[in-house]
Amino acid sequence: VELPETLADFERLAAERLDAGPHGYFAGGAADELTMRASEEAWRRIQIRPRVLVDVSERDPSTTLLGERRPHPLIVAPMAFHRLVHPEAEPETARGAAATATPFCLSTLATTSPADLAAAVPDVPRWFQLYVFKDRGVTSGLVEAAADSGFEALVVTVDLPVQGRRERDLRNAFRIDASVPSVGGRSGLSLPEMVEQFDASLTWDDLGRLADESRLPVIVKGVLTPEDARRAVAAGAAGVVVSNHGGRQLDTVAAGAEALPDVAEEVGDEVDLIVDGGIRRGTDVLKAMALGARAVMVGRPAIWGLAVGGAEGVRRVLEVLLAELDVALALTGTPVAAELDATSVQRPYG
Ligand code: FNR
Ligand code: LAC
Repeated sequence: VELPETLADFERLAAERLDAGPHGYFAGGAADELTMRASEEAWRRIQIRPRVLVDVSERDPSTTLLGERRPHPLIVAPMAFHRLVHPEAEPETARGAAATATPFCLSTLATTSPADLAAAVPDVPRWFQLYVFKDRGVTSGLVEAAADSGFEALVVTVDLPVQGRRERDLRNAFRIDASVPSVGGRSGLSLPEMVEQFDASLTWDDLGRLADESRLPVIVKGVLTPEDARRAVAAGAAGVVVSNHGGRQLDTVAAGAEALPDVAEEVGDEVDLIVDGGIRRGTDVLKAMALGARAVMVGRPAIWGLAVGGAEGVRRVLEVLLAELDVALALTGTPVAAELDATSVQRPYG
């Protein structure tokens, strides 16, 4: 297959390939989708302040995450139900990630168990995303399975005590069979019924206990304010993902690009900051790092890659972003990504 050259082209092709139901689930957001669209636009609006006559003959996109050097700042975001897009599901996506040394974050709602993912793609750096269940036995079983299967971090998602209003799914009457192998013994559940099993009474105290008991470093995903980032640090988090869940939860909250600077000012020196939402260009990645992120999560584009070209499609999506980042680092006059700071960007004039 001829693979596209931009993430936008992947998005268009995927829209042609997928049926309306699954496409609406993956492409859609909450309510009027204002936050979803704003999340992309916010990166685009930020201007780069390029510096010239800097030696950019060698570029270094590497970063440090959880105390380890990583070759670049991309991570595949946790997303549910890859099997709706490709018969090989999460292992196929993970193979594309592995080809570019990109950490792959497996969702609690993955259609592959942590053990099966590890067995299928042993060389992929992997993190496990946790939704906390009312049934604490289910939760601890997931955490154990992830640690036993070589997952390196626990990404605890805290912005989904209930599900946002996904109006495309309502209009399409799209019903997902949400019975997933990670959460055994619960077959035939729809997604809303599965989300009912999540513990909507979870608080910072619970998070603190989880971090205390966890064998793996805990990263809190779904924080948009410096107050909450401070609480995450106090609870023992090793990282925070500044995220609005791809605009799928509460419409009209801030874009990641807008929330990141204040969070970075509050806790940027204390924990690893990651940002996601609307990352579609290498310049977006550069801007995220300039505003204080050590890494970015890439969501929907990975799914479009999977839909269009399986593992090779995912790989191409990530390679395009890295190629764009390389050019951006050179032309910004900041060849070492880890040295980017806020002087590389500005709010637009006028
Ligand atoms: C998600 N996201 C998500 N997050 C999470 O913590 N657990 C999950 O199971 C899911 N599932 C999920 C499904 C689908 C279809 C999408 C699009 C997103 C949110 C995801 O991790 C990430 O925060 C956003 O997707 C990032 O925004 P972009 O890159 O998609 O714009
Ligand atoms: C979603 C959930 C499952 O965004 O995270 O669809």
